[in-house]
Amino acid sequence: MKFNHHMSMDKPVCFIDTGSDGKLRVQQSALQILQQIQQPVVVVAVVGLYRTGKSYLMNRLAGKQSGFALGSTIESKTKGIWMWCVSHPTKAGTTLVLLDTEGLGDVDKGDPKHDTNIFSLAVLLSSTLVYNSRGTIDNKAVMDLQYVTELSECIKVKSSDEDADDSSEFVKFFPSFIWAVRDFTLELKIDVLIITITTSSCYCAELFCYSSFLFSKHFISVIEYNFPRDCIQKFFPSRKCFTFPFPTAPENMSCLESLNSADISSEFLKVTDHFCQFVFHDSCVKRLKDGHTVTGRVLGHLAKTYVDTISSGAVPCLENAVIAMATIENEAAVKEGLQVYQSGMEKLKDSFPLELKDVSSEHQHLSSTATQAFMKRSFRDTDGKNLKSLEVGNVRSFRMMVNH
Ligand SMILES: Nc1nc2c(ncn2[C@@H]2O[C@H](COP(=O)(O)OP(=O)(O)O)[C@@H](O)[C@H]2O)c(=O)[nH]1
Ligand SMILES: [Mg+2]
Repeated sequence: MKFNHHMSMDKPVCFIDTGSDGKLRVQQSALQILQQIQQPVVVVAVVGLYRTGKSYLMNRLAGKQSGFALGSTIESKTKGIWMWCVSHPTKAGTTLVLLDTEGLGDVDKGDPKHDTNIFSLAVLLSSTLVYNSRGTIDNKAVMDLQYVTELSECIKVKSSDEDADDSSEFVKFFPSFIWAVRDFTLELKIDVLIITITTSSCYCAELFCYSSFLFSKHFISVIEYNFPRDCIQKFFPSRKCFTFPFPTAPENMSCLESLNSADISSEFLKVTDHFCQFVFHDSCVKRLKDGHTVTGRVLGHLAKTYVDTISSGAVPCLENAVIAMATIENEAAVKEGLQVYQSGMEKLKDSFPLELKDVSSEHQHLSSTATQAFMKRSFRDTDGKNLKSLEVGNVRSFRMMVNH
């Protein structure tokens, strides 16, 4: 697939799946696509049970009728995580990366930790996490969010204090959270969640999770009952809820992809449009823990780092990821700087013979251009080690040339 940084992929590709050894792996072809994206990325990931309309909703975000495969059988079509990079519809110079995950709770998955891993990766890689469920937000829907409660064991913020629970810091680095409720019919139950309506529309609300509910009959389960709510509240910096009505008549539901908008409920289209506008407007560019902007290229490295960590049985760590990204980017920045210097010097050769002072002055000039190229890409080169190595490289190239 041909792709460059200002072009959109015409269809999604598999990003992360399970290899024959049963371990998660990142697809090389997806990495190659990301490698070419120098723009900052806004990453929107969707999670939730299978067959709840996740892929359909992601296609709407891509502005397309079809793309991510919709599941027509009980087994989810999407294995692992699929990726679709499109140019951001409203933020110029930004790429929108849509991540569609396989349905949680699917049968026959083998590894019991599989769903948790997919959920963690969606949290780690996205700047906006969409949790999709069908029906009402009842206790079951909240309990299906068990994956949220497991996050404190699945993600570390700091590399030190291996055993310490640092989930109190999640909120600073986690994606914003949107709960998409599909086929919504009943009123939200007040004993489950308190929803504060902050907009004039009735289908978009601020999610405020109620955590002091007392489960009178089964007192023992109070903590268990409140736990997922507490976690949503505690981990995610912003929480929104969208309630979608039925999209169309039941007999049309399975061919939603091929329906004309005239056959889709106008209310559904309105909510969908509102949802998309909200995501486009409110989703931030993905950042690393230290605030460094994630480009497509860095997102690829980030995915590889997290997937390798999970596959090795270790817990992914936000701080370690910053260090890993800085190492990769700084090495690449040195190479880029050297390239600038060397190609400039090559050009200078055409005008040889030159006086040494002219060559020296060109060396000065190219060195500073090379440094600028380096600085553009490098980050966290705190001790200046990488910049030094660029300078040493430039001088070496210079000497080689003068001696010839
Ligand atoms: N009832 C209902 N069906 C939907 C909705 N959105 C999509 N579908 C249909 O549900 C099936 C599964 O959709 P899909 O997006 O593949 O679900 P996923 O497994 O969560 O990704 C498809 O036949 C869709 O046409 C919705 O809002 N309500
Ligand atoms: Mg799907």
